[in-house]
Amino acid sequence: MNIENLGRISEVQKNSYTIRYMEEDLPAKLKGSFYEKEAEEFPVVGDYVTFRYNPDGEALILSVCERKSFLQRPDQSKTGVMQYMVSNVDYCFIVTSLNDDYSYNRIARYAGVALQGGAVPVAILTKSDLCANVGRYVSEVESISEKIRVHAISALYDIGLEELKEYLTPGTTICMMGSSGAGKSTLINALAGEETMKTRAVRESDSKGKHTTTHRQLIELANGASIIDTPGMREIGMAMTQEGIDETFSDIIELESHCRFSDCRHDTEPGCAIKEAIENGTLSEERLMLYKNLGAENTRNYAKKKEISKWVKARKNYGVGGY
Ligand SMILES: Nc1nc2c(ncn2[C@@H]2O[C@H](COP(=O)(O)OP(=O)(O)OP(=O)(O)O)[C@@H](O)[C@H]2O)c(=O)[nH]1
Ligand SMILES: [Mg+2]
Repeated sequence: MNIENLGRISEVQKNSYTIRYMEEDLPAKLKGSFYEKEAEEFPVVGDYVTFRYNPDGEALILSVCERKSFLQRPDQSKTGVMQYMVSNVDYCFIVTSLNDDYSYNRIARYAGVALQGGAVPVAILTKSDLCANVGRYVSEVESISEKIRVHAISALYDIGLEELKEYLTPGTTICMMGSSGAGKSTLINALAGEETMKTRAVRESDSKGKHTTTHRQLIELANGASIIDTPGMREIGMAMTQEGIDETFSDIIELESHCRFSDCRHDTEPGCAIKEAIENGTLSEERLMLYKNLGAENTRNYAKKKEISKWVKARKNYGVGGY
């Protein structure tokens, strides 16, 4: 059979892929020509792909369709090399539990990554049943960016889940991101109404999870929405994310445009709109620092990435191995 079909990547493990096609999961492998391509052209979970069906074994992935969104981050060894995570995501659920896991800074980072990749950031504050001052956290997260939506929920006690139904429309894709133990898989099970994903208790001493989910996986719900579960991430670095950072802090960008000097450093210059906003309380110093720090980290990692890709290219040109 030489007919090309259209399916969606639901799982990636080393060199083996799974394609979701007509409510079935088909094992698949890549057409050889992929191995001459750049890393970002390899399929990721969420990609729509054309493939050739094989009734006796693995289907053959022929091409990746154009992505409408693409979430990426620098790899954790801090070499500035990008890791391509998921694609075609409408909403990025930034899952944070309302205990030791909560971090204002981390939510802002995820928001930058989501916006950069073309997805809407939605902060999901889980385990609200364990928290006495949920409202304070909700307003703090709302203050990170006007682009972020915020919901406080408890998957165990069915609190706030009703609010999430608005995201679960047919054809919509949601990606869960956050630390291990934050409750990503538990939330998926609650939304799916069945135990689709394995979950496991966190360590009591520090509320940290045990990396129960080990790979990215796309799950189709009965109503036609899709959810991607991901393994917990320890941290999320910034690289090639400047536009996403600027979008997260779009009010600061807007204020900067009102400074008297276009190259204002918001230091001692007269007519500085940023300083004025801090003085009159419309902008917090903490938030301005976060914006500057994320931008600086992004620039550092970007410079490193450029250096490394130059080196990889040089090696390729001299015919020294691939990567
Ligand atoms: N009290 C309370 N516990 C919850 C809630 N949601 C999840 N948990 C618990 O938190 C623990 C971790 O949940 P998981 O869903 O496995 O966490 P995860 O984010 O998928 O973790 P990884 O797969 O390791 O990334 C489990 O023991 C859950 O029962 C909640 O709303 N309230
Ligand atoms: Mg999990």
